[in-house]
Amino acid sequence: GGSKADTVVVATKGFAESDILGNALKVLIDRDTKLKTELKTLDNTLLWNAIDNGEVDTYVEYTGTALLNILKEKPEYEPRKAYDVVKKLLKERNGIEALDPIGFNDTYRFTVRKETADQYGLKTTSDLAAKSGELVFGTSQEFLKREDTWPLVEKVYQPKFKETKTIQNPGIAYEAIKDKQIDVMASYSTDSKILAQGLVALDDDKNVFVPYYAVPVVREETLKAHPELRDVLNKLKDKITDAEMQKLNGEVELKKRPPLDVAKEWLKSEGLID
Ligand code: PBE
Repeated sequence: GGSKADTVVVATKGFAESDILGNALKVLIDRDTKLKTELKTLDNTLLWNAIDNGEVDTYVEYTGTALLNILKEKPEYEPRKAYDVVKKLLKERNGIEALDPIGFNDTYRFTVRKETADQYGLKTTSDLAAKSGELVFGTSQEFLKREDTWPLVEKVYQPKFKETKTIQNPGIAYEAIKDKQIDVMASYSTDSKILAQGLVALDDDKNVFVPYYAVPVVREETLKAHPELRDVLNKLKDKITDAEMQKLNGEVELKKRPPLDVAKEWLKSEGLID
């Protein structure tokens, strides 16, 4: 893959969870095959282009992202159906294979401080929309632009926030919500800081967010050249629940440990490496 035939390029999206999983794939390939590996970090859209044009061989993608952002299909809320559509179309259109789901779903949730939830009586995203005129929303440019996020939220819930601040880095958004510079943010449901900061994740009561199950994707070409990769990459099958992923993310996000160390420790605890 990439430029060299015996090197597998593994990529990550550059946030804790993606870095942990990318490192886990790399460690497994290093241990179980004779191939060389290289780890690259790219942002979401660049990463898709990179695997599509062969600069990257494998990474962990999410079913919802593949369905709506990459394949531009219509929303599908039943997790297995979403996965099946993604698997079929990625193969047909792009020669990319979706392997077995890792187990957890990392979707979007609006989060607020507990006191905000109490003060305004917020339990659901509909409750949030009703009070949005009094609240400041902080979110990334990506969330505002992606076709699977803000456009769906706007259409279905029609929030009108008092102000929307663009905050690129999720770490900074969690600081901003703590410091009351913003009242609402769009969290990833497996973010460790939701729990650590005691934030309330609001129910997506009108179902705008599709499921985002994590799935290793790999170029068919790469699998043809190195068929042994399939079983290696599938070792993560059904291994991580939502709660477990949130805990692993905490090792990186809260304890500031290197994703490689967290990945290795976890693989050991699962008996996947010694
Ligand atoms: N997600 C949550 C985003 C980031 C994490 C899975 C919805 C994505 O990578 O597509």
